[in-house]
Amino acid sequence: MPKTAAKAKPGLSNEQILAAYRIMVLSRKTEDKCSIILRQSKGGSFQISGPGHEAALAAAAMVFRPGQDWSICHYRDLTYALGLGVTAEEIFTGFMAREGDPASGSRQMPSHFGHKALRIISKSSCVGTQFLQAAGRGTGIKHDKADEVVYVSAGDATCAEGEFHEGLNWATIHKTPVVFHIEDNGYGISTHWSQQRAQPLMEWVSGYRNLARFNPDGCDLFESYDAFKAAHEYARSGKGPAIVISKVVRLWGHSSSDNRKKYMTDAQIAEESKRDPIALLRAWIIDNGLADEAELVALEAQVKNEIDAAAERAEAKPFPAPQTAATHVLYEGEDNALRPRPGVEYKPASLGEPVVMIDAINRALHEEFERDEHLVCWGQDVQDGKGGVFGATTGLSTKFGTERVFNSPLAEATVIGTALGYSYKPGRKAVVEIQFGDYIFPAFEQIVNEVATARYRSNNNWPAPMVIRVPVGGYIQGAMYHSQCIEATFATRPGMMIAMPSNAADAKGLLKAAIRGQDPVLFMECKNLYRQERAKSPEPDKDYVLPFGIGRVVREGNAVTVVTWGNTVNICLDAAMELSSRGIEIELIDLRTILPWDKDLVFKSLKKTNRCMVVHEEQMTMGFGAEISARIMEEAFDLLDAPVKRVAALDSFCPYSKPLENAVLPQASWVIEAAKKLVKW
Ligand SMILES: Cc1ncc(C[n+]2csc(CCOP(=O)(O)OP(=O)(O)O)c2C)c(N)n1
Repeated sequence: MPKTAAKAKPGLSNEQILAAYRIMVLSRKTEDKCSIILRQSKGGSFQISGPGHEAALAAAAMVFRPGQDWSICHYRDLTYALGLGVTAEEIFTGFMAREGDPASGSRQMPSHFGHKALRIISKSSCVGTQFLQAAGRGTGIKHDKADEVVYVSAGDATCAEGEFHEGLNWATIHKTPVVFHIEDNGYGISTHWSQQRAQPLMEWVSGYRNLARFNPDGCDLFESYDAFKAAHEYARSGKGPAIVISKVVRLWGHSSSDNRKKYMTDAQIAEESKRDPIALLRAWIIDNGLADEAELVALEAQVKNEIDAAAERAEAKPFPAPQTAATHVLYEGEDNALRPRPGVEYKPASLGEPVVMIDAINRALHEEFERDEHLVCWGQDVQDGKGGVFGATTGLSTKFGTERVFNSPLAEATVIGTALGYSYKPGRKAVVEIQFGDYIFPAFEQIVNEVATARYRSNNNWPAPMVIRVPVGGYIQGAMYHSQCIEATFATRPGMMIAMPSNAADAKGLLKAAIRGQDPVLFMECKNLYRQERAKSPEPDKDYVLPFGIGRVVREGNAVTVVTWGNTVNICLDAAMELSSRGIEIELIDLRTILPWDKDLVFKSLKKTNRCMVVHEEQMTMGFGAEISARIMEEAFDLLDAPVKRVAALDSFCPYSKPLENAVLPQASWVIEAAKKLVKW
């Protein structure tokens, strides 16, 4: 065994060193046991493991404080998780996909660590998203003025994801207490690091001001411990984040589906084996007289017995009941401002002067920020003097301070990822702005794979209700990139609620429900309606909260039920007046929210009209009208005297020139023609 004593400067007691060795052995033997269980087909189908990373992770676990500091872990962080206090039985429970897995309730693959009591935040499978969430959690810690630090880890290839740099950017701008841990084993599955970036990681991150950088030999417990201790202290001091780039080896394949021999030579594999951190520490312990061979053999045997017993206990647990497969997609409690209570009629207690929609939104934000000191807002240009490109956030930063309301970098994934990290703490909520719906797509992954899945993937342990306000829609000569409607694109994914109000009063009440509610919300604001006279309404009082899923009958009729929302409400109203003059009375329903949508109200109306038309601004193909139409066919076919008709934008992009725009977006004349045909059916 190589002697490492000369190199190491422990700074740790003998007990601590032996405890670290024990955790590393526990981790390795847990992996060994998992490999056996996998071959025995006892419930799991996949293994991704961390042999070679143990020393760096055991060192980190000695520094971070369980239940006080926060962690978002790489899938190779078993040693770290065990070191913080996750038990081997809990690991096996998840590995065999049994009931009681604290990470995800066996909803995610193994090694997606999560533990509420230990503050290990649920991690999705998407590599790179965690950096922004950690940076945002760091912002939360600063707001709370708490003595807490965030640990966030990933492999080195993951640093090629833009979110790595976005996370560092945010953390260094705001000097948030985050320790980034990069476990540099030189490979991303089979791709060598030289195909990921042109220079070593330490050089690559050298341009960030306020960032403390450490580059220990991650196979050496002592070097790693010194690095994490210094990084943790630096982050706690308020000077900024730190990064620890641990040089480690990946002693096994990327996962149970990978064979290193496909892309590494036998010589390379043998060379890496020489750096096995457990063998190195074991030799050091013996060389330095902390324990002899016989004592270590006894310790290892004891760990193995513990593991076998833990695995047996886990195996005895039942699999999760199939009836629970779709629970915790959304909040299931009664106390949710987003959900209507049976029998309650939602009306403002009093009404003020008429306001335009943008002012109603602005007032809702002011009132809610007054009411809850833990609300925060960021986005591009949201801070005063600008107060948002449309003015929705005007006055907020002046009134509530730039600690709570401030400009974000021009990076949409940053806006959402950091907001999610902030909102992971119960009682903390970010109400952020994406400047235009057309530019929400850099944040698509953070929204659909992270925000929307948080509750489900953690089995209800890490919900993160937050609000994303986003101006959408056309009719303003906004052309292709300032006109898009995006509600159906997002409605294909569960885990969020979606609003799209058509007037000021609804916007105010719905936004308040979104802010006070328990689920993440995409709040879509038609910018065409922001200052439109027709979208004005008397302003509801500050306690008016309008839950989602309650449609509004805008106009009663008996000939055709017309279902719509957002910009097309007024277009349908124009059509309704024209049709009325020809003796056709349509019943116009404004859904207000599309997730959930008020099916009961639509079906009730259909009982009267027996004909239905859905009108929306988004394109026809796979627009939300397709969903409504399909539901009606499936559940209310016997109410229909004619097929459900859809009126929607052409399957095109929205062009700039007015005659072209008019030819693409739904017009009142289209609704009139469709209604005339429907009544003749
Ligand atoms: C966004 C995303 N892209 C691709 C994948 C598939 N994938 C999972 S792990 C991985 C390699 C990651 O390599 P690295 O960051 O170096 O970590 P290591 O596995 O070496 O510890 C890839 C490509 C993923 N999970 N997420």
